[in-house]
Amino acid sequence: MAAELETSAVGAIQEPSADGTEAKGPHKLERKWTFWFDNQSKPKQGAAWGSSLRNVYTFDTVEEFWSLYDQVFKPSNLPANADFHLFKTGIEPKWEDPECANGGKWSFTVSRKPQLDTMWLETLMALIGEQFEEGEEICGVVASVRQRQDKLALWTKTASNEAVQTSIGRKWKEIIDYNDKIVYSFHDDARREKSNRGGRYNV
Ligand code: MGP
Repeated sequence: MAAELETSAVGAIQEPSADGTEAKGPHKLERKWTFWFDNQSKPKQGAAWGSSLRNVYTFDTVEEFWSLYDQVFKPSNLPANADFHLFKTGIEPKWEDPECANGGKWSFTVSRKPQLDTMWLETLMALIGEQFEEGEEICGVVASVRQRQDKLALWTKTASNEAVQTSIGRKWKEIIDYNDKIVYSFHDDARREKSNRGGRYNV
């Protein structure tokens, strides 16, 4: 799929050919996606969580995706304590969003920056290319740059459905070619600071 998206984007940006045939127009995605940015690198004192979270750009073509990715949305461009998000348009990357409220996230830490860029891009392409069978269950993905270790998290809707979450987790690992354990935590546990914040499922 990654290759298909790349090929189709390259096809789309080609100039009209010498025989006068038009280059194909923009390649529409199945749905709209929104990039978000949260810069907590210079937190204002007393600012509530989310006060620096910004909805940056909504797109629905392969061409827009590539120009946004190339010019802006690479995690290696982020300062420490900042996040990029790609979420389905209409879903906010917050526990409070009704689509996320009963959800959770698969996540893991990443120790090397180039690895974070690569796995982020592979995930973005899988999402916009609708590569997950349970795509309706997915809210979006978050790349977090931190002082010590960076993080990648895939947010989904129905935390209680272990079978669906496990299937998504396995597929995600395949897509990003990741062999270590990843952990699924419920937003509800994080919100209530329950002892099992650490995770309920793993694959
Ligand atoms: P986190 O980023 O999910 O946890 O939340 P992590 O990865 O352990 O920590 P980090 O500091 O490396 O980012 C960290 C804290 O941010 C939580 O304990 C909450 O106080 C707040 N927070 C995070 N999220 C995603 C939300 C949210 O969606 N809503 C609200 N209200 N607070 C949040």
